[in-house]
Amino acid sequence: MKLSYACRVIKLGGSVVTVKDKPMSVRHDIIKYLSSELASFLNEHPNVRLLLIHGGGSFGHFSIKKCLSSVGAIDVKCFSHTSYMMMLLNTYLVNELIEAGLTPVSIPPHTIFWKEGGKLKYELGLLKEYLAKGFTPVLYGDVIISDNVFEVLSGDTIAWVLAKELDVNEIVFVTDVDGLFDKDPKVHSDAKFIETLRAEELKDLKFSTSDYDVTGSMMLKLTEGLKYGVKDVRVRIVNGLVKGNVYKVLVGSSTVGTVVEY
Ligand code: IP8
Repeated sequence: MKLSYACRVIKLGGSVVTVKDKPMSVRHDIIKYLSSELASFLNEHPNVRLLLIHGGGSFGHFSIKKCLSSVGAIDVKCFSHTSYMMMLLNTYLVNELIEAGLTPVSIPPHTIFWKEGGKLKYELGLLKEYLAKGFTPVLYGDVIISDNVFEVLSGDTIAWVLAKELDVNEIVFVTDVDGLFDKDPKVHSDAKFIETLRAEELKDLKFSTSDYDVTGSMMLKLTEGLKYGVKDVRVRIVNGLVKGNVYKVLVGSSTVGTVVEY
């Protein structure tokens, strides 16, 4: 469904909104400046809507790791605790967004996404309604019902699904790295920065997976777009730990981050 106004999907990575290896640690300072950058952009572009999604960081991922190591699976207790942890993290972000002057509304993904017969299902009617009324919906990586079990739904997957279903042609992945490199920059000091790339060229790059993150790596994040068959989508990957970067990307500056064309 094509929206009658321009809309951008922004995924704030868990490593940007939290310190990933320190349980329940919110990066308040970063959330604060990101919120004011989003607010500045929206004030200057009142006809554009933003759809925000954040990752699990040291709230969701930590909770899931704990269940997997003690129970070996996501059971009802783990689901309940993880969804609570994600809502908690969500409140910190929503609070800052309100303080910055935005009109966010939280949409817990476990209430609109589920899996049936292994297939991801969703009900996006209300989300579209909130967008149309001028809200900034805020979603996040969450736990969902998957037939007879429970599983994690990554915020990255939500970003792709929303971009495809709402015909959005720009997704901004706000991460803790400057963009794409030909090798994992956290492992190789000689990794070369890539300014632009076509999605078909992704397979030529090599990334390691982080063992802390239960939903995968940068590569998974980007190749998922191919799986969902998105077309004419521009993905921007930007370092949110640098003040000003997200605003620059939103106003179309090509001086920061990597662009991947799908
Ligand atoms: O950080 C994962 O979301 P992501 C959410 O976007 C949970 O992959 C509950 C671990």
